[in-house]
Amino acid sequence: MTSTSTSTMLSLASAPPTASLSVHENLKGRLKLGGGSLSFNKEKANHFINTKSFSRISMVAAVKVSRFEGVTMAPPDPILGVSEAFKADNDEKKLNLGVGAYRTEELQPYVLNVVKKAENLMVERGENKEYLPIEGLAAFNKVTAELLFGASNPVIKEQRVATVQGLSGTGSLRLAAALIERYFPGAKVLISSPTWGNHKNIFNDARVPWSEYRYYDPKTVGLDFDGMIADIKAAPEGSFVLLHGCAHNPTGIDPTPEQWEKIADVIQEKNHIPFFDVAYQGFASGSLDADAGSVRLFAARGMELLVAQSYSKNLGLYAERIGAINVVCTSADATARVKSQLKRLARPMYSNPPIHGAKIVANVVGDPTLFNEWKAEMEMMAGRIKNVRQKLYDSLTAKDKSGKDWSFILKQIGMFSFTGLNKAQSDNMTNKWHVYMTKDGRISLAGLSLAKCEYLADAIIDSFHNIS
Ligand code: PLA
Repeated sequence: MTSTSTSTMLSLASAPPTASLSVHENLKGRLKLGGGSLSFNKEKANHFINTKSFSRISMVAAVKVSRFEGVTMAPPDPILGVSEAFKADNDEKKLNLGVGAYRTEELQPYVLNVVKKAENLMVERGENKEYLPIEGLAAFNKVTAELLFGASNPVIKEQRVATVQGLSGTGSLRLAAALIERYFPGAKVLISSPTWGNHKNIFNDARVPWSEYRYYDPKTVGLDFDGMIADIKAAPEGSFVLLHGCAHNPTGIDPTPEQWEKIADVIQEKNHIPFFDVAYQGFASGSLDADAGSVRLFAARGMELLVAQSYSKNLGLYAERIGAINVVCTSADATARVKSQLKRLARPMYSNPPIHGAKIVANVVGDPTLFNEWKAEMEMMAGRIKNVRQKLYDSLTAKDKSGKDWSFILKQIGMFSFTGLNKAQSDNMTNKWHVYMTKDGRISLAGLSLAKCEYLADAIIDSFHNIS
């Protein structure tokens, strides 16, 4: 019926004005025969056809109006929209510190050598492009859970981890959100304030209610630990608590191991379920094991938990969309059932995941030689970020005569620095200095070179002191 009315509109719209009279008259006759379709068309037609009455006949003025007239323009994405604006800027001083994507000292994208080696292996072996099972590549799921928990972890030995390959970190979070929506209706997800902007979108789209817990204290430019604990305590029993496993985005501030223990205490006390987002394993400290410490600490307590993983950053596989969702349960039996439901949720969403990135990860993580080479390359990447962090701090301290303490930059870890610049100051960074960054004051140090640190320090000092 809808398609009939659409073609009706199109024929009216393309009819010459003189013809529209007879077309309309004819249609009226035909539409009467259509019964129910008449009232539908009349209602809808108001949006598409201007009708003027002249005595007994009505004249139709054809107007080409879209059926999508009610669709409003979406705002640009606060992170990925920054890259689009950067591309449109022709100034040669421009710097893209928006999205968290690793660049070389020459500010070029970097494909890891181990990735190239793994890809060569795949070509040599003449691997096919058949569909993967819904849960993804078995060899990938095995190594990814082992990388996260450690191969000898009891949760793996006892088959208590349901691992399903996802569309990178984002898709894995989305799948977990769908599981929460289906099996824990009404349960709330607590997210840190601030957090990665897309978390809110993910839970909104999955229709999972969320609220925020305090995390960042602008006064100390550090963790508001007491606020965090109080808010997790105050949440309804059985809530999900979203935690950044390491390298908190956007603040770069992580709890200490002692603080993680206290967070775990409160979560256990309140019967909450921890939900980790691990998008930067290996990027916070340069060590894969150290960066999985928070997740392993919770798992060692026998807690049930969820972990979304991403290989975008640590293996530089951004566009391959490779990651996983892991659900740790108390029994192997529950684990099998949870996995079956994750598959059931994935099938109508995207059917099954892409193979290329999964094979790369399986080849690199599953091969001792490539694995060691990967660790060295990751240390190199994490090391370069630490070097620019230090140089930026040195440049700010040398150039800024106001006595402001910039040492918070050195305390933050991971790809980002949360500068404390407000929206107006961030706008000045972009409009005057061609430094592209998110409006919350976050800069990606992975997109900065040693050579550009002084320029960036000038831009920050100007924006901080001259714009309120
Ligand atoms: N979780 C966190 C905390 C992230 O920062 C990101 C990526 C993801 C998940 C998802 O990454 P993935 O889907 O590629 O695996 N955050 C980036 C990119 C690096 C982005 O916004 O998509 C960022 O600039 O914040």
